[in-house]
Amino acid sequence: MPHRRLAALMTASALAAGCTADAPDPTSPALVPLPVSVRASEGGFTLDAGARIGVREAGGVPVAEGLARLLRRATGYALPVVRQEAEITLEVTSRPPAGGLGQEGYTLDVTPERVRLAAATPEGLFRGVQTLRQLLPPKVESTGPQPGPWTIDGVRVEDRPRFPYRGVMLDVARHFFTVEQVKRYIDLAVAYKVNHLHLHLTDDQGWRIEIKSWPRLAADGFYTQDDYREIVRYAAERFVTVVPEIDTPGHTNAALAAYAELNCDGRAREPYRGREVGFSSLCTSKEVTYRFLDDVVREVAALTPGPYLNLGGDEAHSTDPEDYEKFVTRAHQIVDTYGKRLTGWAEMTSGEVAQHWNPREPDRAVAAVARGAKLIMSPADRSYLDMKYTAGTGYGLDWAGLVEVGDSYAWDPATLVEGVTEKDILGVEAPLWTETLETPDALEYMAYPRLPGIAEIGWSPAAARSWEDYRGRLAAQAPRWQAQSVTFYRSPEVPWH
Ligand code: IFG
Repeated sequence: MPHRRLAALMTASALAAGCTADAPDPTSPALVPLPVSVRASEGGFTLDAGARIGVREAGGVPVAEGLARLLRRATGYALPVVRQEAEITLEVTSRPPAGGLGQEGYTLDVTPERVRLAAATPEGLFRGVQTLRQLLPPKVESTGPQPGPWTIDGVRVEDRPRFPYRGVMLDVARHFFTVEQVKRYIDLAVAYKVNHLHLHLTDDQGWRIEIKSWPRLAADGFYTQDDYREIVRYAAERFVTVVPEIDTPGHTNAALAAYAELNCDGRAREPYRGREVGFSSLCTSKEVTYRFLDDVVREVAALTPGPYLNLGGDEAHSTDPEDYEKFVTRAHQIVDTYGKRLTGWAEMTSGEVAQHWNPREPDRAVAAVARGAKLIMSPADRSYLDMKYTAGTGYGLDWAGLVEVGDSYAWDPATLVEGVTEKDILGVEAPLWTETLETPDALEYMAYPRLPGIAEIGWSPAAARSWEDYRGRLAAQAPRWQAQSVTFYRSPEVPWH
């Protein structure tokens, strides 16, 4: 169904659902993702040079310091952080309503006297800070001092996410991206309340993380274990959980080229820099394969504070199906040994979380649900950011179709696949595969403006979402991206200002 018709249906259903109280009205602020409730109130707040940022609870201090750094950079004001109420106050509280909005919920009150952000956790405060950023003029994103005034219209926001998992995936295997470039990708994504970074660390073309017990794996472009620790630290500071992926048993040519013994015929494979998939497989019948896997999982698990370890499992076209099942069973046991929860693409027939990606294989998502797994929804024809926007897009692939901004927005995870409903879904993720992408500009061009739409689908109430409303709010993001020198695609479907 063309997304415009679907969008019209969604609008109609939203209105029919009577969600007029919180339905965004054109005068309301252009927030992405759309909060649960936004009510304009009388009288705005002006941030002036003497303002302070107040936080009583120790847990809120790092978030307050982060907000202060951002506002100091754009305003040139001192904006000291003080351990008491102030013009801008951040509060960690168990008192309702903020205290009852869960791990990431928050309330935000803007009156002429003050701005008050409250949440049950520091993470909720951090999510609320992203909303506060979007209530301030776009120049707040500038990297150098800008003239005022710094006014915020009066508003009361109450908000919490629909799904707990809202991820971005970056393929650093087909083309490698440095720690700094990954940090930038995180920075841009957290503005839209993304809270997971899935790093696709290994594939046919490259192994990108140092494994001390198998030192020849990582070569020409990789993260040392300290580099990976730094990415994890930086992400955690922004309440983003890193999900490392070691793709197995397919997508393993880099390992098979580094170690001859990992091949069934004992011959090392040639390095591969092409774009084919499905031609490689670990030798599932050899014990050395499971020693290899145990060593790799042990080292990566020790570097990863998050609960998930992803072992891929996709496109294992060169692995015998029976051998594949035995491999997955042993792989799951190994991941359990090191205290992590196995996740993988929908082909991975074990593990607590499976990722739906191939629109031609919805049955795998249904099968995962049937065995009790939760789903991360990443349909390639909606959420794969490496899909071309149009036939004219210079970057990207088109095997799942052309995905314009509207196509990427006008779907819902709970109705996409027959047999998969809201309760089966952990969240959504926007993968960015890099066969054709070699620079940060290319990454940003493909991710913006589609990534914010996937983030909204993961955060905002389904009934309140409509393409007609969203496209206006999305257009208002452009000055913020320009202030950060973000390269983005000016889709003709979006009413850019
Ligand atoms: N499918 C492959 C990816 C990548 C992608 C490009 C998955 C799970 C096509 N597997 O998506 O490695 O090549 O769009």
